[in-house]
Amino acid sequence: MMVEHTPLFSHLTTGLRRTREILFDRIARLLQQPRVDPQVLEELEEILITADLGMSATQQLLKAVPSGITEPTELLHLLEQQVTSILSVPHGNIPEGHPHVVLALGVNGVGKTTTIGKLAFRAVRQGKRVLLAGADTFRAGAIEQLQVWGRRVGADVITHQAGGDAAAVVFDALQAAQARGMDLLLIDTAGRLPTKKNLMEELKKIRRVIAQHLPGAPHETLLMLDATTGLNAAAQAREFHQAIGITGLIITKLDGTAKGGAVVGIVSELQIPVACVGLGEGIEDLEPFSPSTFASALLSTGA
Ligand SMILES: Nc1nc2c(ncn2[C@@H]2O[C@H](COP(=O)(O)OP(=O)(O)OP(=O)(O)O)[C@@H](O)[C@H]2O)c(=O)[nH]1
Ligand SMILES: [Mg+2]
Repeated sequence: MMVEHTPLFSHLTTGLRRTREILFDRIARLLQQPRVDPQVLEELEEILITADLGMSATQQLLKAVPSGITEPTELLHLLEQQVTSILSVPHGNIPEGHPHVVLALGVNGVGKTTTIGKLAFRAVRQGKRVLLAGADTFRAGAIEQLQVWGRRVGADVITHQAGGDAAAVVFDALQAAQARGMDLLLIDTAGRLPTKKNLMEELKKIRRVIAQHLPGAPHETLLMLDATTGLNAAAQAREFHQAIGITGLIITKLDGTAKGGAVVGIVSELQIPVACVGLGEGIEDLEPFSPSTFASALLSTGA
């Protein structure tokens, strides 16, 4: 098995520690089998399902195993390749924009505001001029939380008072971003369930305001999903995608869960690419997503 030693690989393997704990022993045991037989394949199926990959991704992976395969290490290598291929959903063309506008959404508590802080930190470190829009005027404390992040990373925050109109905040933030020549505008929105019709209407209104003000924007609409919810996250995502149109996923809290395998199931079901993964609460705990690195961090036995 190919083992990479890039910083991303170490960060991912550390972040995926709990997922690997449930996979590692079982996969290592699989590798000790003298040859691949139906029983080994049955055990593999069980391992994948226990690791939250879900039925459809698991079946897809098993179907890709050629009947002539005999070596367990070969089986694992093939599996890693297939997981990489499932995760490699094309990103499509992310349009250019100045400011580049990113709209972040998701259900309550998945990590939207934290991830925006981390994204802002990365961009500021790359020398970009970043503005934050505090369009969560709904939850008490949300505005202050984003302002704390703004101070930490050195980015201004445009917002209104609590209870104000979220779309009006976004309008002001767009104007400010243009007037100040910002490179990136990150928009934080209130957490919402996709089943709440009025809250989804608010999101659509935000999108309309952005598109009217800046044709082509938002350039990215990122849905944040909490990995600890496993495959249920895929159901949420489907509804958000239907209502709003999602261009990329950010899967958070991979560090705290044994359900890291759900990333494979989610991507396989939704066919939406993962932009980044969240690996902790710290400012640097966000990594751009690489399908091959993720697959090897998930499946590597360290051999
Ligand atoms: N372990 C871990 N915790 C995270 C990660 N991302 C966010 N969190 C934590 O999750 C909690 C919720 O994060 P927020 O950023 O406030 O989530 P939100 O989606 O903005 O929440 P609402 O605005 O209330 O919907 C906080 O305690 C974060 O520190 C992550 O990748 N790993
Ligand atoms: Mg928030």
